[in-house]
Amino acid sequence: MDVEPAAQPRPLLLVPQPSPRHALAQRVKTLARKHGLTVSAITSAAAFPEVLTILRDRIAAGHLAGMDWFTAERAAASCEPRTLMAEPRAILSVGVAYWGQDAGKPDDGVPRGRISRYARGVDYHEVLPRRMRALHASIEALVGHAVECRFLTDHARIVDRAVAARAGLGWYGKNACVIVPGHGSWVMLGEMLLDLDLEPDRPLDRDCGRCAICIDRCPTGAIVAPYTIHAPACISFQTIEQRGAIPRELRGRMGDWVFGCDVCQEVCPYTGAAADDPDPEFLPASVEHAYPSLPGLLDMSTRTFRGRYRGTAVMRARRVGLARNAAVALGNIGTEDDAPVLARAALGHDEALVRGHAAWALGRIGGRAARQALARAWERERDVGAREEIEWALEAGAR
Ligand code: B12
Ligand code: SF4
Ligand code: SF4
Repeated sequence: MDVEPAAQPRPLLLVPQPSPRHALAQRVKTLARKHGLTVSAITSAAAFPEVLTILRDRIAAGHLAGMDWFTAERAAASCEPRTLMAEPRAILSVGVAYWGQDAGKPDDGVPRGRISRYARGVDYHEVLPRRMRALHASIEALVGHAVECRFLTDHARIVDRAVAARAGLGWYGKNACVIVPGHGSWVMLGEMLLDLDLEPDRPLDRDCGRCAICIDRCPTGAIVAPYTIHAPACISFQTIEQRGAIPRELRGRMGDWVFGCDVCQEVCPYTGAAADDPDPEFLPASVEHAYPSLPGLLDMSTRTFRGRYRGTAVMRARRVGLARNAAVALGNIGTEDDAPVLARAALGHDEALVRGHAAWALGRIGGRAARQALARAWERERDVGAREEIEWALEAGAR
């Protein structure tokens, strides 16, 4: 008689169950995507002592000169999340991606400048907080109770890139930008400090390897060492934050940038792998929001400036800053044909800062019309700074 073999006991398989804080973290990140936050990752609310050391060194070395708000005290506060909320339990680092192919400058015969991509559409200071607030409401609905939260983006009280790097949202490139897998560095960052127990993500174990393209290609040499930007030499600083004259030795290297600069990101190999899927709110409403006419910027009234750029980050440069930048850009890419526009600005702009930079541009372009305009401006100008620019242009420039 055959005897059935006894059934073997089945091995007990232990499938790890996600902890409640892990499961909640996943659901929060899924909700973030639904609210238009392309990427998100979580880190603890612990302090950032190693970042504080970096910030102090950079301030001491003068790399942040010109941004008077960037004091050692502010730096210390920005590395301690507990100065923002009594008991934060997690930080949700969020980002909106904005890379996309564009048609480039139109071939319409108009000399045009260039606005950096992040500033072409709706101001990210408006977009990110709006989406974070909506996400916060959804999180409260999910957990069924109120959750204390603090929203931040581009705020002097936290270092956005440091949070993103520690959360593993991305990793630091040598251009100091946080590179996000699948999106390159084309991601604007924000944070939500939350009184909610969420499992932190891990930092990414990535770096640039031997690449140094951004360092070599920065037009002004502002990336003075890997991960180190000398802000006073950065075109982004000069076109956005600088309120006075742009140092003459930099002007000729600024190309056609009139607001910000994207060079160290455009040349990065990770840009080639970035998703061509810009957030619709970051797209320009018109060509003037991406490649503005330089004569147009030089002649622009306050009313036109506000009407066109209200609600975009470009407002930060103010009308006078944008006109000054346009003069420099026209000096770089213009020809003798542009002398009449520059002459009008050098002789008649209501801001001496713009008259002076237009004189510089005339000096750079050279030619008979430029020299005549400079001579007339010299007779008429009373502002000391603008006169000094005319003098330089007559001597060193338009010969
Ligand atoms: C001040 C400021 C500027 C200044 C100074 C730039 C700078 N690099 O500091 C100026 C006006 C020049 C500027 C320009 C730009 N900015 Co800006 N800026 C800021 C701001 C307000 C503070 C940055 C800061 O703390 N700087 C202090 C210095 C020391 O930090 P850092 O240069 O970033 O250096 C970090 C790394 O290099 C790293 N690090 C240092 N040493 C080492 C060593 C190793 C081995 C490693 C791995 C890392 C590492 O640690 C540092 C601290 O995080 C932040 C918003 C915020 N509140 O955080 C936005 C911010 C950094 N800017 C941003 C952007 C988009 C720009 C521009 C691209 C805009 C443009 N198109 O013109 C350029 C890029 C210039 C550049 N290559 O950095 C984004 C960056 C997004 C991203 N994915 O990285 C931010 C985060 C704004 C935002 N909320 O999205 N900016
Ligand atoms: S933003 Fe432009 S000027 Fe500034 S570091 Fe990058 S490439 Fe250089
Ligand atoms: S260009 Fe090269 S060195 Fe610079 S951030 Fe990109 S990968 Fe890093």
